[in-house]
Amino acid sequence: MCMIAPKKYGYFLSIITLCIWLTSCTPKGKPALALSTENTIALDNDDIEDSVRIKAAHIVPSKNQFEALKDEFIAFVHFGPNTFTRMEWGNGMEDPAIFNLKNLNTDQWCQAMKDAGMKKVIITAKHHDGFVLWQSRYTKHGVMSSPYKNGEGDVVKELAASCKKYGIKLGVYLSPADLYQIEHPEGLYGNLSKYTKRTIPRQIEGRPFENKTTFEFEVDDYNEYFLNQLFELLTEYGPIDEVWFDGAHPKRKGNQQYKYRDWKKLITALAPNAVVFGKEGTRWCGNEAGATRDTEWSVVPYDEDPRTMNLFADITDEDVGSMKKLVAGKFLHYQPAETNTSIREGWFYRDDTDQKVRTTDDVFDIYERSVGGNSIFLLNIPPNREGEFSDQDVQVLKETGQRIKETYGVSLLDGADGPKELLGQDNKTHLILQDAEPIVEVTLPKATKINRFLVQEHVEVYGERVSEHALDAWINDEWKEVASATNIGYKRILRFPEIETTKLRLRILASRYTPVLQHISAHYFKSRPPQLQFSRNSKGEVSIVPKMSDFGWNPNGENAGANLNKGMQIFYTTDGQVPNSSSSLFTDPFVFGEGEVKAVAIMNGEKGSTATFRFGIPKMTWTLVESSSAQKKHEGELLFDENPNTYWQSQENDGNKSVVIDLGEELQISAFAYTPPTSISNSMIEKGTIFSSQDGKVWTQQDSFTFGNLINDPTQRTFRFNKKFQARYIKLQANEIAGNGPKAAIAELDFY
Ligand code: FUL
Repeated sequence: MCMIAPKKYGYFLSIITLCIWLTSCTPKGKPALALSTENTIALDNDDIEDSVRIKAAHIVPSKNQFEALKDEFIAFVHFGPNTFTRMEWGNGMEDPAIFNLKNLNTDQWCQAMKDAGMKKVIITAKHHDGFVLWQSRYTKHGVMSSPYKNGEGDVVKELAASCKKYGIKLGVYLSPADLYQIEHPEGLYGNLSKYTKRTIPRQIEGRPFENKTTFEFEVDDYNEYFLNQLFELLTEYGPIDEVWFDGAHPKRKGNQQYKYRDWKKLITALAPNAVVFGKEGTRWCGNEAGATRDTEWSVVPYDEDPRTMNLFADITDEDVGSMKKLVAGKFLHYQPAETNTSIREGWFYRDDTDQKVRTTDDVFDIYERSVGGNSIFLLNIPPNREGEFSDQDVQVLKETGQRIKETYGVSLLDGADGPKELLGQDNKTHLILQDAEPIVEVTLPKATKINRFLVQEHVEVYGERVSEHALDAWINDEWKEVASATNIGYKRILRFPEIETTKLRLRILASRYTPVLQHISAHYFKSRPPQLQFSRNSKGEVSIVPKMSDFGWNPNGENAGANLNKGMQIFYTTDGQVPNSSSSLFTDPFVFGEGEVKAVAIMNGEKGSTATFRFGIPKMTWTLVESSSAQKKHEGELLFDENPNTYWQSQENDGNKSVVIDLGEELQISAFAYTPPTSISNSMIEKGTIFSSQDGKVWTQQDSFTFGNLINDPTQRTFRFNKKFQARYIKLQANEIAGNGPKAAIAELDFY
């Protein structure tokens, strides 16, 4: 029988011997642990791919990392002068009076977080502008110099009290970049001060600390300032569960270095439960858009030892921890990703009119992809100038929380026959799968509708091992694969079209070492047929897809409607009939000329609303004869490329502002549609004239048009001509621009 290598000899065992020894074990006899588990393991020169694989399978989260993973869905709060200046990045020169807060309702924030099912909140105690939201002893640039409570207010304190009341953990974002300290003549950032021995905290007369711990560090002025502020935040606001170090730097000065290892000593001593983001604790997922990787390993390679590293570079590659990556590293380290994004367009609140808020579909989709993709979901909700979360944000949080509860609050495997170790809710048991082809099978008490399956590895003790898995369901007396994915780690949510079944089977297809699962559950998400949208490409092919959210900030490229409604079918007609399940099934883009397409999504027998779109004359043969002028990258051809996101735009000093198009053949025209660009608002054509020509030389004025309210409502506008006409060439002359804008622009032109 194979034996587990005793802990202290584990790493001294020749790695080759270890591999031979392990491969000689029968699968049944393979132990669940071959090495002692660690948070970080060094790779040796004689490591081969197999030994790296075994080492990777023995890397486990630290206690704080595991707690952070279990929090799953957490809140970010960006609040400060930017909330009032409507800026994303302040400049550090703001007058603190700008932070003109009259009311603050941190209870309302916490209630909304609680409703969403969030477990922790991280507040920007200090963003890059250097303004502090708490009563720091070490600066006057903050809430103490603002009108809020006559300079006596403390936003962090109020939030800490609400967190306590609502049972939400608290974290602090303390920006290393500090524009106030950079810009102010007496600022400490990069002031080239000497590194000398300093005692933290620096005592300030009349402001004693209750916590009498002191530290000695050899640091410069800015590091001392930073450590003093960390000391305040970590000792005077209750337990702190996360410290967030942002890597962004609007500016730097004086080659300022950060003595992170000293910061870490202070954090470990004063906030032993705090996971540190942006350093060895948790890492950035690599984007701010809510995009997730299909394979998000938590074990990642480092060239240096992350336990002693001072500088951590962002990991932005698609592949973070494949075997190929791991063998190229020198240290393997457990470091889960935080998927951070904002519920609003931007990190700070601007307004309730133009700044869009993500839909519940969007947020719930990110939740399933991130938490169900082995990462932590950190969603920012920026409070408004009234010191509250705006209504729309609150509503989305509430609906998201309801969906999470309804979908994941109960397991449809309750009462099922299968491995008890995996079916319990308490997550205290686990199952070691020692078979060569590991399978977990469950029989449900009755036929059940299912469209989600959740599986967790026992990462706390055994690390992450599975690299490929699939789920089968018993349908029509045979096993049918309904979903598959790569790694599992802390949690994987599989989404698939609704099935009704009495038996499920999870197959582990590949793993780095003996797989050890902790939990499985099955769920049903009540999806609704989504709204649809149409598009036609430059080849004249029509596509019909669930409507994309029009949230314009940092698009993540995902179609939440399609993701959440797996198994939905789209039926369409082109003859004006209302579509139903006997109409044409949309599978691939189809070539379609001028006319109307109607479509409907049908989900599990439920029909959505019918969507209709009228396509104009196909544009494949159109050419641009001339444009009176064009901006670079906004040439005339873009007004008929079938892509409403690109546009023609004239130059500012163009007195003519017109375009001439050759339709390729003589056609009868009865109407036209103007689609304005939505990304700019200073070039929308409010008034214009249409001319036609058979030969491009002799022109006839056909009609003049006026479109109102374009700036507020930049949607496609249609104009019917008084009488139909024959034309091969069309000229559009812009006469007036909405809001007296300086240029003319056209995203798309259509003729009917
Ligand atoms: C970025 C910052 O520059 C943004 O302002 C924001 O705080 C975001 C979470 O991180 O790096």
